Amino acid sequence: MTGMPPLPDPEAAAPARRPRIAIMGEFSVGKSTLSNLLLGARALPEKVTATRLSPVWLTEGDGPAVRVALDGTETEVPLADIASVPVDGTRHIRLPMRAEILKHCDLIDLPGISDPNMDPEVWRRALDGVDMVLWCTHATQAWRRSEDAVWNDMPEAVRARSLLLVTRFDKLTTERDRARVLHRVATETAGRFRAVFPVSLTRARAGRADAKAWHDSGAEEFSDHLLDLIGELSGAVEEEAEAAAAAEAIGAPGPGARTAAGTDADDLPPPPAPRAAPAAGSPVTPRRVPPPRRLTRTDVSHAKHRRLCNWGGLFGPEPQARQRPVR
Ligand SMILES: Nc1nc2c(ncn2[C@@H]2O[C@H](COP(=O)(O)OP(=O)(O)OP(=O)(O)O)[C@@H](O)[C@H]2O)c(=O)[nH]1
Ligand SMILES: [Mg+2]
Repeated sequence: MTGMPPLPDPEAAAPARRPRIAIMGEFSVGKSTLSNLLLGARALPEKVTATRLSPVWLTEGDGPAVRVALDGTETEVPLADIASVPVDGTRHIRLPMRAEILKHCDLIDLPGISDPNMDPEVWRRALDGVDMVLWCTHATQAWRRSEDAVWNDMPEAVRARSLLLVTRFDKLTTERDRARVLHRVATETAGRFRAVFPVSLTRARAGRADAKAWHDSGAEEFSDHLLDLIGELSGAVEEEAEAAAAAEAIGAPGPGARTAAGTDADDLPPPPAPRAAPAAGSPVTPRRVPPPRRLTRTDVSHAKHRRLCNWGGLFGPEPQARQRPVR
């Protein structure tokens, strides 16, 4: 008698990967400023003019930055030189860092989508296996046709988990303009993002130590929502890894390998229904949407989720400063 195949070792079924969050949008909308804000460090160059930076895959760890070529060849790159790595022939630059957020997800900072000097394949191929997107749209030219066209091509499951940030919101100086832009963006993107948040990234950064400034920048609402999402995705990704390990142990076909953005997105629990479009003519005041419905998770991922949601001081002020602002 050959006996039963061994049961999967729960330790061995630890997550094979972290959720992957891509940061996308037109050039100079604040993608790298957002990445740096989330990391709590100026890891990536922020520039007024478009950068020619390859996709940067930020992951937890130590060690040098590495250029990963299209054929998989890896070459170390001095950190100061990442902006001069040739875009052609580069799949991405892997940049290991120690940052709280990278313990829970990988971040992929992408070049602008319609930079005439850059082949769209450069950012398209970096979308392989991405779980969700933080899309940045510039408040003064929000949601252009080029953005709409690219977003339409994203897998629906990825779209439904993704957040739209109306960045550089401080550039809109009147209440009327702010309401008008938000209303238009919410209407034109209705059902295609999980939620929309106006945010001033530069004010958020300046306000990291000040609860009121942090709140007023829009970063508080956005980052609270992001933490919930990361917790939700972590549980889903862990379950996916456990299912794959269990299937492998008994020789059954597991969930398909991830070959393109969201190709196995149907394996992840469906996201909740997106926010309804506002009634025509009514100003939109983006507010936090109710937390996603609870997902089926293992006890371990439940615990992880709770830990994530209790994360004080990840992006914003230290916990003691994180109280409702006094108006
Ligand atoms: N006023 C204001 N400026 C911002 C904001 N966010 C970013 N910026 C500025 O916008 C410029 C471009 O920011 P980046 O973060 O480099 O933009 P990016 O989208 O990464 O640009 P590319 O990678 O070149 O496509 C920088 O000068 C930032 O300081 C914001 O919320 N408000
Ligand atoms: Mg950038």
